[in-house]
Amino acid sequence: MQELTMSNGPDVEISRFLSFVLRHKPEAIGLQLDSEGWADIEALITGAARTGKELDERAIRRVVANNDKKRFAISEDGRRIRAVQGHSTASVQRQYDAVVPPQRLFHGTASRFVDSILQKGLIAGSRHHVHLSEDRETATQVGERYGEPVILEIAASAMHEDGFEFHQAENGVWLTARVPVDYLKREG
Ligand code: HQG
Repeated sequence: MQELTMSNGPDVEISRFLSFVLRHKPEAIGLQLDSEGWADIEALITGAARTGKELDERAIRRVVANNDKKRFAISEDGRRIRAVQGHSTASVQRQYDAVVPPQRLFHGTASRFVDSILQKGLIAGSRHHVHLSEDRETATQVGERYGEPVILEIAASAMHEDGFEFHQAENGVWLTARVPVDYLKREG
């Protein structure tokens, strides 16, 4: 029997399911997100049940509260839920405030993407933003998801001075539309 760990427990499965429907494919369970990403919790539970996924409000609240990356938030009135970043669905267009970034930010990627990135810059791909972190550790973990990790350093202050906008999601993830090659440096 497989050992139950932090990375395969039932709450991780719920977190993955929430990421899937709240970031990428709400239509898979007939769920509507507003442009800020909010979904009605009741509708989420009903939609999930329709596709055979049992979810209840307690489990949802537990996952939101304990989530390792604080990926989700519940509205002040307690009735809605959203993913705070990472969206690819066209139904969401979150209006994040523009904020001044720290001097340097980091992006973790896999070694096989580096040549392309150093030619084209960092592009958002299917998501709405390029995702950046303040620390190398997070960047390494992000890069490891796709292969041998490589850390890229982004001259965020210089980008900001040149007119590029930065945003920070509620869970600390930094977001920007793209990073041109001139502001990128491979570490190591
Ligand atoms: C790469 C996770 C070739 C980019 C993480 C990345 C993050 C290029 C991949 C969040 C490229 C996109 C996002 C170019 C970028 N040529 N490859 N020009 N520009 N790429 O998953 O940043 O756990 O959409 O380096 O922690 O890896 O889901 O983005 O490897 O915060 O909450 O294209 O997802 O958070 O992959 O990850 P992704 P990401 P969660």
